[in-house]
Amino acid sequence: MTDAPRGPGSGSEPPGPPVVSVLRTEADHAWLPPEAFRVLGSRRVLVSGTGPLVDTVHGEVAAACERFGGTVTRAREGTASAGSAYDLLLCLEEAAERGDEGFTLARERGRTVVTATGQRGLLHGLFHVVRLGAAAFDGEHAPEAHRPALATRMLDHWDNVAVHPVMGQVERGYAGGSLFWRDGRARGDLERVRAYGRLLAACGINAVSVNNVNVHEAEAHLLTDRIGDVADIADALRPYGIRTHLSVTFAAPVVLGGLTTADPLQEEVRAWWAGATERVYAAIPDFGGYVVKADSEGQPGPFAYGRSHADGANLLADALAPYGGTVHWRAFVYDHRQDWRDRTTDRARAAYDHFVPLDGAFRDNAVLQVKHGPVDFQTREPVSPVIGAMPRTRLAVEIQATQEYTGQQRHVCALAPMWSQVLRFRPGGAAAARVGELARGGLVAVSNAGDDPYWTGHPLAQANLYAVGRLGWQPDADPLALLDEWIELTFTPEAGPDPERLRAGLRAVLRDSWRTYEKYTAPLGVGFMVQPGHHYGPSVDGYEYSPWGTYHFADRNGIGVDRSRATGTGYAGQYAAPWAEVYESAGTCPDELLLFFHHVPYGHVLHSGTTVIQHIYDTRFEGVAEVAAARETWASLAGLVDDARHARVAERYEEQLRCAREWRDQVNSYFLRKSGVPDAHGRRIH
Ligand code: GCV
Repeated sequence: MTDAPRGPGSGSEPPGPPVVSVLRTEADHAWLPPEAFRVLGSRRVLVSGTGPLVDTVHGEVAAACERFGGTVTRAREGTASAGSAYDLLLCLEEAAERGDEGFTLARERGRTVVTATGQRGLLHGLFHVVRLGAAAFDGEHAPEAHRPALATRMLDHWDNVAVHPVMGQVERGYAGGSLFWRDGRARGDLERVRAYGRLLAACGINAVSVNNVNVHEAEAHLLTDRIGDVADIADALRPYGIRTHLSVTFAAPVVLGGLTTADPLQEEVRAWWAGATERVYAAIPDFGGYVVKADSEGQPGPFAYGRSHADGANLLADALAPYGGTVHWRAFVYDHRQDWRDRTTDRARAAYDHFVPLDGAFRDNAVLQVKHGPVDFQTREPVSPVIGAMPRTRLAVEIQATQEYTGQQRHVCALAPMWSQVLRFRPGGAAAARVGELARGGLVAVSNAGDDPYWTGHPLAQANLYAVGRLGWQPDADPLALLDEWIELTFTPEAGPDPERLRAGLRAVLRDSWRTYEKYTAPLGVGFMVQPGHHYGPSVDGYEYSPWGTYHFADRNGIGVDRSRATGTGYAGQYAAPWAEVYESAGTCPDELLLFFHHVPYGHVLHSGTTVIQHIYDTRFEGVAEVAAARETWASLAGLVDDARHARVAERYEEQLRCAREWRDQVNSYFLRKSGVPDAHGRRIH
């Protein structure tokens, strides 16, 4: 986007039509229902400043005033000191300071004053007022500064342009089709895209990558002859301050350019990327940059030419640098053709082994995008040791909102508590920086949104999308407070007949849902006991003998992967103190990660006092009971939530309960047979 002032504003008249078209979309309003804007009703609002995003702010306020009463005045310039006749002032003070997303909020002389030095800041300030609701108009206070902790808060869409024979339109997508593509073409439903941008801006997201990191032929062409399709999307997202990024194939010079090589050190390759990138910026002047999955799960990369990943990333960084673009280079590089009998190769080690030696070798506009755990978005993993081990590299932390391994948006699994644990983790120990501070390259989430009317398939999965933006803005935010915030905005409980019961019910079904999911699925950090391919539902040995490097090594005596330095793969030694020591010993390793780091006998006693095998049984029974209770709680909210949404969630709870029982029965039967140890409570194990 551009923050440069546009055209003359004139007094109290808006310079163009208010930006309200997004409110006409058929899609669910998610966390921006009209009711959330009631707080602007009966207020006298001044919007001052010029530029396209100021127009957006004005359009939002004008729509709220039209619906709920109130007046909005548009001024070309105006400062907080002007206009005592207003209840709310939204003032752009210095448009010259481009890209500034912060704002200040003050209450003075009975007025609420939002000031920003960049247009995006003004938009964030408006949405902040909406979030605060009536509290934004209470009392008096000095200006408070609000500024995002992480400059980039980005969603990666794993959307295919053409339907992939195995992965479909959206890889790991559980929310219908793509918002951007259908059957090989751009959908062109730009009103929907714009509404998406509006939702994202309101939770703090400021960047979107519009295609799958697995770049097949149709997606590859987005970089060149189909850049116009990407430009249309960028146009639709721009009014909400969202920059558009593109996943590209490292082999583009060969696949698209007809060169014989993609070697990053060859001049012709560098020239090809420079030319292609110049054309991208001609079409999209505020283009964000490239996302690259290289040498990963079959995608091409610099290894083919004997070059390093720094060479690869820097090639694209150099092409983007003249335009202020960034390359997001993924660290998800591992051997996916392993022999399960080879116990020296450990997938968990791979990102660290490949990338940490390259610390300091990446350009300033190259961001290394690291999955939050060392393997692959499991329900429970330790924090990747790469984060904290590359102080001279800009790292982005990648999380997965799409629920590939966490219930595929058929199960309720609110992930903010998990992500918050990651972002609060201190890789260097108690006094050192948190992950949320080390992620100088930003927070990136694989999007869980699609063309489903509720955006996310499961209406309650909207809470995960919302949390991505809010945690990117403030990584140390309380995740439960964020869930409450989402509940207040989305359900506007006060507008219904029994606000407290609605709030309590929603909290009850959401707050611990990640831990509930963990209980009935894979125990103690072991992960990957899922059906191969689609990754839904249980299969204890589904990946046990596969080449993907994801094993639990359960036998008749015990379970878990020995990743200690002393006797295992040495992975525990990739951590700094104190974690290397904590994880090295089964005696000090936290229970929830025990089987990630250690192979232990079934009779091993956990810190909780129970044995591993009994924990396996107990948690599966508890998990099912918790899902059954949540289903009842949800049923009790009928009449407090609109019928269609209530029915959609109720139907998904039936499936969640069925699936949780299946997990319980499969996991428990498997380990009863393997271990021969009966359940201490004599419950029926199928
Ligand atoms: C886009 C996992 C998923 C793949 C995904 C990959 C990645 O392996 O199963 O679908 O590919 O992660 O993050 O690149």
